[in-house]
Amino acid sequence: DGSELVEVNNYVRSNQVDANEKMYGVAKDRNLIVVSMESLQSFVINNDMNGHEVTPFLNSLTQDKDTYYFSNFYHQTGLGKTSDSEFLLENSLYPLGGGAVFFTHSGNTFHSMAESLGEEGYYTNVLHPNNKSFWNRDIMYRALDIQKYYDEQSYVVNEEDAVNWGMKDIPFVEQSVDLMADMPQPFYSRLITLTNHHPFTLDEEDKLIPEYDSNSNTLNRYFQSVRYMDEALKVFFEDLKEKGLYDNSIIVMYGDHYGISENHNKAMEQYLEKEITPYESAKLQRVPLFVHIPNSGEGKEMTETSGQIDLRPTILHALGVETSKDMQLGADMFSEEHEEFVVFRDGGFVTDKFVYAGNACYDNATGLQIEIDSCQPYIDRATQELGYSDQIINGDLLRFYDLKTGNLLLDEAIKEDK
Ligand code: GP9
Ligand code: MN
Repeated sequence: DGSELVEVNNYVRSNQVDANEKMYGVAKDRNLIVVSMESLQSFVINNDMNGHEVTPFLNSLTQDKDTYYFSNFYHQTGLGKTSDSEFLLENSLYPLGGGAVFFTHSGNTFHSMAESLGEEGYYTNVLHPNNKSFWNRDIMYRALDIQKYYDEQSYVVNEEDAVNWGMKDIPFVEQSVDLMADMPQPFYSRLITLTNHHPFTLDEEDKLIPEYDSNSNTLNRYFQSVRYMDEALKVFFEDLKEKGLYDNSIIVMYGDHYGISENHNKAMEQYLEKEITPYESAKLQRVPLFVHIPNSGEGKEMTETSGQIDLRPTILHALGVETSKDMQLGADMFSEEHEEFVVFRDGGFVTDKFVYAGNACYDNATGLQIEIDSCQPYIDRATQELGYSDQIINGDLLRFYDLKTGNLLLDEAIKEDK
């Protein structure tokens, strides 16, 4: 009867944080380019594998004057994997605990980032060379107000351009930049890479470093496959510059979810040279996030604990788009008031002080297990927050929310109930 919405709304309003004054509008009127980096985890960044640099291009960005590199940024996906990360990004809500929300709730009303940017005059689109119905994207993208989906049919995929799941990342980014060069500006383009996907197989000529030497062939190939994706991202930046799209854009790149599951812990222990406790497993859910703003000059490493749910308000504020009326559960990562509290879909979480994983509480700095009392207040809040998100999705509550005014349409909710 709408009472749920009142409670959720109160929670969202009370957790709203102000934008960082210096960052608000820093990329106003620029194109927004978001890259979802398939299966990329943070442990490979600024790390090597038997003496080989795994991500030379991304490593250079961590030192770049125009890049904010977030080193304590976490994925928050569930069974919907890539599609869950897209959901988090577009809606600043949690995915569902059961199945993929892209399949189960594509008929809902949402107020996505694409919708907001569309209203600001942006041409909104996704580029991904796969079958359009994979993850139900063709249907869900309509609910998310994404104006155009450049699926595999928008690409020319020669035999030598495909491996593993489909089109290779290098020809993908090359053809994508060609497509982007013809788009009306400003545009919001979201690219989803594909090559670095389990089982991480490559053609010989794309193997730029050797395999690793553990008992897990998956992990062994992972480094090689990540190295290829890193090369593709380098090509992407070069092509954007060549086509004159670089200077007037903001480029946000994030890892979508883990690539190496807990089934490979033995091999991971060999590589990381430490035991993988539930605490370590939680910390391995970090994925890299780069916010690259050409010619801004103030880039640095950001150690703020944050997650994919925070992407939308962070990006919109950088573009100078207000989010104070948005029904969102994330917050601007650049804000002084951003809270260091990342909730995982399974109820685990990380704060700057604590990690809660496998029903145990750990000191975030030392990894030592501590009494559960320290975590308890956050355990309760994590449950509450996931619950509110689930209520919004399961009750399709955004039908009853007027984004323009921030008003709850309670009369309609009551009518609906009868
Ligand atoms: C498929 C790609 C991979 O189009 O996004 O999806 P995943 O299996 O990683 O969820
Ligand atoms: Mn994925």
